[in-house]
Amino acid sequence: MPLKRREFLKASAAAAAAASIGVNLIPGMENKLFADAITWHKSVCRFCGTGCGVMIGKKGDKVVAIKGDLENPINKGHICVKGFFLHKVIYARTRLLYPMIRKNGKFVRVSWDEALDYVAKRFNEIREKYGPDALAFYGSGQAETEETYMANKLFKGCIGTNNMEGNPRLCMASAVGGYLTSLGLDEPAGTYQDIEHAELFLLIGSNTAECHPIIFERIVRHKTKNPNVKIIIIDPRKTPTDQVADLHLFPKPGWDLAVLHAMAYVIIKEGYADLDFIKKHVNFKNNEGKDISFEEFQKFLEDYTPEKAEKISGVPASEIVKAARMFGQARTAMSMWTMGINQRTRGVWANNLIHNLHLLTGKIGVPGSDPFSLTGQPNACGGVREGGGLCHLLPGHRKVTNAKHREEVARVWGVPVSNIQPKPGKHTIAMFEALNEGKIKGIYIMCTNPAQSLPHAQKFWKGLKEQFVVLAESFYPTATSEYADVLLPAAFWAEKEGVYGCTERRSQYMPQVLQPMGEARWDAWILRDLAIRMGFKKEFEKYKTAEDIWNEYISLTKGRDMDLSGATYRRLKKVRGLTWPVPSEDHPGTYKRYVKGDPFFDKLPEEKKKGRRMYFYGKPDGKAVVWARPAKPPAEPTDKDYPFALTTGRVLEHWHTGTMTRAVLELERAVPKAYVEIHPDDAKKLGIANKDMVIVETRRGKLKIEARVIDRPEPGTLFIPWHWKEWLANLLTIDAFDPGSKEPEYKVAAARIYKA
Ligand SMILES: Nc1nc2c(c(=O)[nH]1)N[C@H]1C(S)=C(S)[C@@H](COP(=O)(O)OP(=O)(O)OC[C@H]3O[C@@H](n4cnc5c(=O)[nH]c(N)nc54)[C@H](O)[C@@H]3O)O[C@H]1N2
Ligand SMILES: Nc1nc2c(c(=O)[nH]1)N[C@H]1C(S)=C(S)[C@@H](COP(=O)(O)OP(=O)(O)OC[C@H]3O[C@@H](n4cnc5c(=O)[nH]c(N)nc54)[C@H](O)[C@@H]3O)O[C@H]1N2
Ligand code: SF4
Ligand SMILES: [Mo]
Repeated sequence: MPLKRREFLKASAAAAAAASIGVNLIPGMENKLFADAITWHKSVCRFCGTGCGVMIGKKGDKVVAIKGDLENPINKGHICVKGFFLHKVIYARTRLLYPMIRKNGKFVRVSWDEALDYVAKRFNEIREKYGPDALAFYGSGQAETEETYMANKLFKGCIGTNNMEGNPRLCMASAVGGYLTSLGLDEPAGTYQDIEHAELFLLIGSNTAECHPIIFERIVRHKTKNPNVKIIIIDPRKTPTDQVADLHLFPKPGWDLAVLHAMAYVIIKEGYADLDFIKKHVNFKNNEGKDISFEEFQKFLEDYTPEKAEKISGVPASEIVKAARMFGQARTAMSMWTMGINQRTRGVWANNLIHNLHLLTGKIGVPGSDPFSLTGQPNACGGVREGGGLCHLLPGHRKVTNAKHREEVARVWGVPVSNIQPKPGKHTIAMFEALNEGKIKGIYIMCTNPAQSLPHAQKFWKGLKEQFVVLAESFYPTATSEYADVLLPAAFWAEKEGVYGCTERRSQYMPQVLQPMGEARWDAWILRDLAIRMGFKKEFEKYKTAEDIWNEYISLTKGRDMDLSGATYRRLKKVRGLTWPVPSEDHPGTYKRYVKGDPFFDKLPEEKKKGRRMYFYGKPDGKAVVWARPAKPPAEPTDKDYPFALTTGRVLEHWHTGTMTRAVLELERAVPKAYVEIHPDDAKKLGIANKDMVIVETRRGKLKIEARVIDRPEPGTLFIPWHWKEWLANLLTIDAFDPGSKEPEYKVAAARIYKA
């Protein structure tokens, strides 16, 4: 009864979000729960960027139960279905248990010594023959901070290449670009505490109910208690998030920049702008970065009156006006957005325009008001954005292009500063293109599954097939293992300790409660051993514990905007995480940045802060920027041959490429296969009935898939969830990317659909 279960989950908005407070036991354990001692261990869910606290129930040498952590301030005991089944993922039959090397086309089990010696030898040969830039690392926002730190040191500091990337490029890069250009520094100013103070929520390009269920649940609970709280959604599709919406605007995929401009136009025209805040805290800039006046900005917005925006986006002008008034009139407002905004060729600009609304109305820096980007993965913020796991970054929000930053990092790493190259390496798409071209000849892939998750995936299989691919994975087989030359079994969640940093700047500690399955080993130790075998003994031998790595990392954050130097393991083991900046061991962590109470604001000289309630200290004059960005369309607009806009995304029960959630029977049964959502009007025109097999085709590929005729996407829009390698949505997506953030446009491709 697969669908029944899903219907049950969807029965109410809150139930769709939370599997409720309860304990999930391995079947057969129910009656034994209280009879025999179960020990409970405080940890963090390994799935989404919400960062829920979980309690791991252990009996003997097995994890037998999971429950939400009642004391965790994020989720107060609630967890969603994915968290609820985490312990079952550990025991999946598909765990990768031994190192394997491909010999004559077949994987053969080998010892760790043989596997690592082989990788070290091949990597060194490539490095000697073709130089360090013929090697690359591709990591993950699901890796722990300690793991990414080790990879960063090995690749950027020792091998000497900045070809080090991770899947947050596919996910958060546009949000980073937005924060940097609008507010001056990466990551949100506010925290989840703002939710309970907000009067209005603007959820744009975010299916919060399915993708950040516990954040959604907090919003729903707050709205239920306070009926004056309003929710606006901007999304080309109805989703379970809609169940609590007061207003839903449906732009055509890729065309919503005009809607945001039109909202700004109405906000200013109708007097909702906070002129005093603007005067003290805001600069206006045109698209080239030149200063313009407020009047010139208003002039720019004349091109985006609600009527003009209606023509561009398809959203009725009257609804844009309504949304703008709701935003303007609310005392406080929080915007939340995810991939509907970031995964766009104008993702950074779309981010800027959301920040614009908050800066124009002064709805920032007070409880309940914040432009608050939702992070996808559990440690994209912690390990990759803060830890510097991309090709232009170094740990502690540092940049490879900055000589002082290189020196600071090289000193702590104990490597010559000349090892760290001053130029950014190849961003993700360029990296996989370089594999195709044979310019990169060896790659180490950790905790990610690019053969399935890259846009226009089939284009990149060539390079994966031809070059030397080392894959550190916890499961087998995966789409990427088909192309790997060496498989290294990685210890999974609960089999290793480490830190995750979630959406709200909160770093949380996870303990090791289990011995790894089979011969699996911690990713950080695999990297350490590989480094030593490659000849970097002096640099890596010194790390004896996870805490050694963490301590070195937080020493590098001292004095940086994301100061974590006070977040020692000793402290993190006791508390439910700390929100940075946390500059000393007695500092409680920071609720809001750029305002009183933020240690960096507090220590600014008085004359700088005079008459101001915020100081954006990442900008030279402490002022944030309202950007006049043109409302450019997507890379591949629809046309007569490909009349549909195809968008891809997620469902509640599954995680990305499905390697974990599809291994849990309950989750797999709930949504057992992919489908394409099509509006009933479109289906009727094309003679497509519910459950018919159809072909969805773009300029890059074709996919045979079941139709789901449903009033969810607007007419003209199609939606495919991308969790299944058997129905690979990424055969269809486009690898065009944002020129600023280099994040691909997964959310819009021109498509046609017909009966199979
Ligand atoms: N259940 C579940 N939860 C997850 C994940 C998961 O795999 N499964 N993954 C996590 C990760 S890494 C991420 S990044 C997040 C993603 O979280 P979300 O971004 O919320 O999820 P998506 O389904 O990718 O896309 C969200 C919405 O963007 C809309 N959209 C498409 N095009 C446009 C557009 O042009 N404009 C606007 N305004 N909206 C548009 C889609 O209709 C869709 O409803 O979820 C995290 N949480
Ligand atoms: N069409 C389409 N494609 C998309 C997106 C979309 O919206 N539409 N979204 C993009 C986004 S936002 C993201 S974040 C990416 C995600 O894309 P991926 O990162 O490729 O997807 P995951 O399935 O999360 O891959 C994580 C892998 O790590 C393995 N793993 C789990 N735990 C461990 C561990 O402890 N150690 C190691 N070494 N391995 C482990 C898992 O088995 C899995 O194979 O996909 C992108 N691709
Ligand atoms: S909301 Fe996210 S972090 Fe919380 S239990 Fe669900 S998947 Fe885990
Ligand atoms: Mo993501």
